Amino acid sequence: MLDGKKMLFSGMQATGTLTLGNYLGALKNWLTLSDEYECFYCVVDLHSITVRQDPAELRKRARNLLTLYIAAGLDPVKNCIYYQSHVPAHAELGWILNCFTYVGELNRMTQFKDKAAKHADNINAGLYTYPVLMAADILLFQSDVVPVGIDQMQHLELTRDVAERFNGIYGDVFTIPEAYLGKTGAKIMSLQDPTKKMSKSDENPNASILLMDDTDTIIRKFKRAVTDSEAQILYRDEQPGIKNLINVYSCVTGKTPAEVEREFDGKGYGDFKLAVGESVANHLRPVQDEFARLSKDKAYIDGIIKENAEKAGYFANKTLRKVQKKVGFPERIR
Ligand code: ATP
Ligand code: LTN
Repeated sequence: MLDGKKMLFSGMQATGTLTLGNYLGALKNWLTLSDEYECFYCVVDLHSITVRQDPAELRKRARNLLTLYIAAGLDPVKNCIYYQSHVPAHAELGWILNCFTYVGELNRMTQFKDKAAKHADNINAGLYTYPVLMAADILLFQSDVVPVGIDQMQHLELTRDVAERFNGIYGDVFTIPEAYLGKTGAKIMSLQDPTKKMSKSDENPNASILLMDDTDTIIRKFKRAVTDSEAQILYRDEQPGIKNLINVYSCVTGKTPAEVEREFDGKGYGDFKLAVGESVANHLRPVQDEFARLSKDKAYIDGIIKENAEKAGYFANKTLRKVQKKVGFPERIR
């Protein structure tokens, strides 16, 4: 709690260009929470190097991601927006929590299995202990809620288990966090294979809408979206492609799936896909314009980076010191 507000933490990796899935599943939900909670939104660059990165590219992407948080509407005065690598407490608590996490637990993590299969030439220890660092991120801020997409639920369960284990040994040190899942955007599927999630690392460029795609590209990608031959716009599991498009349209227009079904009753897939494409493009345009404007204002963004790293460091260190004391590290001599 801070000033009577509950704590919220979330983060994204700067591993690629954000997709509509990241935006609707995560970023857009963050906006609605920022009044109610004391929010920490992190660019998790320590997590990013669990797969090999080009250093210049990583630096650029991390800055773009931080700028995009603000461009999407997160006020950097109300929300603490910062780089994970600027707050060493993340790595320090990560180490301690490694010693409270079982190998058997990490072996069950499906994201590790997926990523290990994708990067068979670089299955490093960081990739394996990635969820422990994520637990440290969350627990450092005594977070009450963590808004994420459904794919991160397993990591959040692990975080809760580790926190409960630690509290069981040392007393009430960590707040036990809850996941916050958005209603419709929790899982946006690939436009080329609606049984797979839309992912920034998908090799097929038509599978994902990128946040920086221009209107023509967005409309073209939606036109090519894989659907079915049922010729009816219904929100049901038997039509995963159409269901996904209805979800997307619901998220950007605020209409319920039932309202969308009614709006397109008797219309063809062509008309529907065009409407989805146009509404997504219109929705993203202000974010894109604001991103372009902010990107030119180096001094402003630098100021936010500096101030927020200090603020995040202050909170994180409070928890870290407490943990260090609990586990038995010697007191500092000042
Ligand atoms: P990668 O494809 O490289 O694994 P990613 O696209 O899954 O990356 P992350 O940085 O791992 O992106 O995720 C950032 C946030 O976006 C997380 O909260 C995640 O749950 C959410 N998210 C990612 N993809 C989707 C999706 N298709 N639908 C809804 N939410 C998503
Ligand atoms: N693992 C998450 C990114 C992430 C995160 C976090 C999300 C790292 N630390 C803490 C919420 C809270 C991902 O891959 N999307």
